[in-house]
Formats: sequence, C-alpha cells, structure tokens
Amino acid sequence: MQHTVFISIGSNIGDRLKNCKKAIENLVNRKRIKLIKASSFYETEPWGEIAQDWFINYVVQIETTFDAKAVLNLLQSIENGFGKKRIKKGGPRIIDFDILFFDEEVIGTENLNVPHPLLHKRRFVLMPLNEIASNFVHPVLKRSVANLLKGLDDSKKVARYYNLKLTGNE
Ligand code: PH2
Ligand code: MG
Ligand code: MG
Repeated sequence: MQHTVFISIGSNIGDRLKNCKKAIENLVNRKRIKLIKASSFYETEPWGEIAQDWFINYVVQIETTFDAKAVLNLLQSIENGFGKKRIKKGGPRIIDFDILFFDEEVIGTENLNVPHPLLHKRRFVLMPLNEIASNFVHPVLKRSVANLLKGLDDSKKVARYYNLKLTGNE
C-alpha cells in the first residue's frame, strides 16, 4: 500500500545547502521511495532555547510502501551516513530528518510521534509545508496547514532562500 509522507529536512553545520541536497538525493534514490513534491529552501532563525547558527530547512512529500517505522529507520540510517552525532537535543546538526505526517496516522511510541508534536508551533516547518500542502488537514488538530500558519505565534524569521526545482523521479 502506498503511503503519503511529509518530511522536514534541516541543516545548520557545514555547507548547509549541499547537505540538504545530498540528503534528498540519498532518500529518493532508494527503492520504494518516490519523490512527489519539494518546497523551496528557506533560511531560518534557530527555533528553541539553544543559541546556534541559522538553518536551511525545507519539506518534501514522498510516496512509499514502507510503514512508518521502516521510514524512520531509513531516515536515521541516512542521517548516520552523514556522521550525525546527537550531542545535544535540539542542538546543531549536519542533517536532520523529521517525519511530519504519515498519511492521516496518529502514532505515539517511544521513538516516533506522528504528527510531529511541534510542527504546528514552528514557522520553519509550516512555511515550506504550506508551499506544497496548504490544504492537508492535521489529523489531530483538524486544521489545515494554511490555517495553522495563519494563526501561528512564532516570531522566528524564515526567509525563502533558494528554489531547487526538484521534480518527482522514477
Ligand atoms: N531544529 C531543531 C531545533 N531548532 N530551528 C530551525 N530554524 N530549524 C530546525 O531545523 C531546527 C531548529 C531541532 O531539530
Ligand atoms: Mg528536528
Ligand atoms: Mg530529528
């Protein structure tokens, strides 16, 4: 069965743009993963309490026959391939993948929470997501992405940075 998955990608260490491009290439070249849409890249002020460098963030929509756990494992193995070290929760990272939505599923396990529990509070997620999925309805909050963005209280800056014209392949 095909699943529709939205994934947020970010980097704030090294060549952020290159890391972001490499991450998506690595992901969509896998069997059973098809890229449907990608947002532009955004340069974003760090969200949260930790002082760190600005990020490049974007969001992609994929289709896959993997279940949510298998997608998580795949994303983590790609992160590990970048030499990602998780020194501090919410701190600087060479690459970070987060599953935002997995169809309309609601998942609450130790390792995986879907929808992503902070997505509706983060401009750096909602802006790119709104570019590719403004009508998608959050399965818990029952509000569209456009509506979440409209009511959002997040003063962190998010600016469109670069438009990578990715198209679906394979
Ligand atoms: N990721 C975090 C914490 N803060 N801020 C921005 N702008 N972008 C991120 O991807 C990000 C963050 C934890 O994963
Ligand atoms: Mg994250
Ligand atoms: Mg993560």
